[in-house]
Amino acid sequence: MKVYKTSEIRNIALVGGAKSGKTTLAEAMAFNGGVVNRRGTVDDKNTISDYREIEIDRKNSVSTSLLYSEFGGKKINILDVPGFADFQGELVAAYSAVETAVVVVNAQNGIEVGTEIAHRYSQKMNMPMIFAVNQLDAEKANFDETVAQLKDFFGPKCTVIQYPVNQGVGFDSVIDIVLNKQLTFKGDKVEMSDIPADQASKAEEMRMALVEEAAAADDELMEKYFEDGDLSHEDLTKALKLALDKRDIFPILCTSAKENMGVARLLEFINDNVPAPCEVIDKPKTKAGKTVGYDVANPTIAFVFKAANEQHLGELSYIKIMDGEVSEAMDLVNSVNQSKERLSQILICAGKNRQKIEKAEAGDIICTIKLKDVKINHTLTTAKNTDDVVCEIEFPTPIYTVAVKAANSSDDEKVGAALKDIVTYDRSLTLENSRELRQTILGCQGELHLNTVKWYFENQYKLAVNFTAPNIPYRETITKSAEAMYRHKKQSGGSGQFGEVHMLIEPYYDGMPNQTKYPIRDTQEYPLEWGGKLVFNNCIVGGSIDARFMPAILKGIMEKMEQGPLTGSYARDIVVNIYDGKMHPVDSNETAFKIAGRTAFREAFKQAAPKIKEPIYDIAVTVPTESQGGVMTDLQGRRAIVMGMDAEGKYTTLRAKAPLAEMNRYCTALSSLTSGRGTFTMTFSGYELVPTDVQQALLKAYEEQAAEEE
Ligand SMILES: Nc1nc2c(ncn2[C@@H]2O[C@H](COP(=O)(O)OP(=O)(O)O)[C@@H](O)[C@H]2O)c(=O)[nH]1
Ligand SMILES: [Mg+2]
Repeated sequence: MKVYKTSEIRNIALVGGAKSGKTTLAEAMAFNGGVVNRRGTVDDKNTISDYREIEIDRKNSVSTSLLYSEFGGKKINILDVPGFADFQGELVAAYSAVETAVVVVNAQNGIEVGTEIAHRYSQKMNMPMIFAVNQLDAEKANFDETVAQLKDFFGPKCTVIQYPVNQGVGFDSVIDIVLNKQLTFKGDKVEMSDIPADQASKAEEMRMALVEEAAAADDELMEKYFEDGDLSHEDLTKALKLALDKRDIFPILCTSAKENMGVARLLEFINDNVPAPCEVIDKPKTKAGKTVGYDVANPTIAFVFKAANEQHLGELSYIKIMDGEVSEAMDLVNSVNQSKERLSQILICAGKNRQKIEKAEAGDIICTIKLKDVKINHTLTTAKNTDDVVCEIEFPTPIYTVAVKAANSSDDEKVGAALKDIVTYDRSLTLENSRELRQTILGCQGELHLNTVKWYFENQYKLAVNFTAPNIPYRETITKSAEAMYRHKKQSGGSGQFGEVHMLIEPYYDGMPNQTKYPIRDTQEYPLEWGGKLVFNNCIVGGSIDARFMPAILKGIMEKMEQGPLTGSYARDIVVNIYDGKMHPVDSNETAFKIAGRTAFREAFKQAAPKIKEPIYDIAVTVPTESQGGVMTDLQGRRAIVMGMDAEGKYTTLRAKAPLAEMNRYCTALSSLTSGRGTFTMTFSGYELVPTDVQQALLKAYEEQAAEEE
């Protein structure tokens, strides 16, 4: 393969709704570029893009595939991105490596969840967009309705470049406004003819509207347009290219990926209008704020946007060359961890087919194997510029968490290693070993996402694993003051143990004056690791307990704070005043006072109207306005308090405070309430007392569990 120059490279991501035809389109694009000589289909499970075992099993994409097409002297790198909302981490990563999104829309369904997600991230990441209205050969294809929806949802920037003449069964022709021709598809060939008389006035009207819209992208072109009342084909292309890059226009084209209709023209349109990496307005930046150059003459900056572990090959790293060039056997430094790396091989990928090349220039996307210590979001550079670290991909935070445990404890280690492996290659998953909950918590993007993890355990790792709802990190506190004393006395043969502690405990709140009915001799304030405070006051008079035993008493109290008396959860926000006690000249020691402190504290705690506090989250739920009522009712059923709402376009965002305990699997509920269109975020807000009935239920559950464990 020839070495493509930066100006000859185009990078696109195929995004949009699940089952809209992205993988089929990727296959057709590769076919039109001569990269494969026959088109596989998703239904026959033989595409080059959906080649992973899980994808063949499920007949849909799970992970982004890298493909390319060589067309019109250019190399078009194609990232085929899975369309389900749960895989939006793949989309974000793909967007970090391309200059334009091609959003595939199923003409039978119009806008779908995946279309909206693609649009949302395009907006967020300033990504130019082209719409490919696909499946125009299908019986229920409705181009006009689809376009109306696109304009309705995404605004007037959505601009028709092609429209079908005869959509549905028998579809074979489109009118192309830019070429000013009718295209008729015959087999894999295209015939171009003049626009027929019955379409002429409609086409001309649309062309003039397009010219005017595109010309607005550039002052000079606008002037030309004003003078001549039209733009030449060259000028129109120039204007379109600018408008696309500036996100002033989102062109709409027509395809039937399955029948390979409109695909060659789409590739041509991409060649003509999509910016080369070096032409793009909004280039990636390094953490130091430097814009990458996409210049082959610069030192190398190569960004790892994806990694995978594949059978027979080991670890694959997918790399976007942001500056300079890479060549086989080149030495680079990982500028994140300074590991020295050698590019033993440079591979280009047509999905599952990989081919070795010797060199690739800035702007290209390649793949390599067997790097030593390189992960997603790392940057490889020539040793001279190890300060250059490309800004990291911001993966979506999890919206669904589960506790993971090996079904057989003998598999604990294997399950732990597998989990670590899985989250290394999918950064929209998170993993936490929670000391507090005594559980391993996996965070994911939804039920489907979790199902892929389950699939890996079952089919790849062959390990039996249980997934359960995570425990809730409750807190315990007190609501009134109480006093208690405890005498720990033990006489066992020789030396005994003796310690007696009297304490007064009081609820703590921020800004409270530190005074109590006993004179305070010494006070210590301990901010607790798990939030809240413990104030420890030494109010001993007359030396009834030596100061040297105070740390032991505190230690005993801390033990109970860590495993609260009610449910074993962390306790918080308590003032402890040690005001009296007794010592024995021989038998008093630290252990005795620790036990006395701990037990007195437990007794006092129980009398101090103890309460359980639960974590409350700020929830922002964005839903289509028509489903707002149902979503609100559901939230109220979850003990949520709605704080307000804002409408934007067709969507309403509800803001609420809700207890974490009620939000388990919320993503699934929301999805069914909104046909998959609702999204939400959750951020920790604080702790609040649980209602009495909830407290009763929790106490009962804890007692039962404790009885079981005994
Ligand atoms: N009729 C028709 N079916 C299509 C077309 N493109 C894809 N399909 C079918 O739609 C289904 C989903 O296709 P796929 O490429 O996997 O969609 P993806 O999820 O967007 O990658 C498959 O059954 C395809 O055969 C098309 O242009 N016309
Ligand atoms: Mg797919």
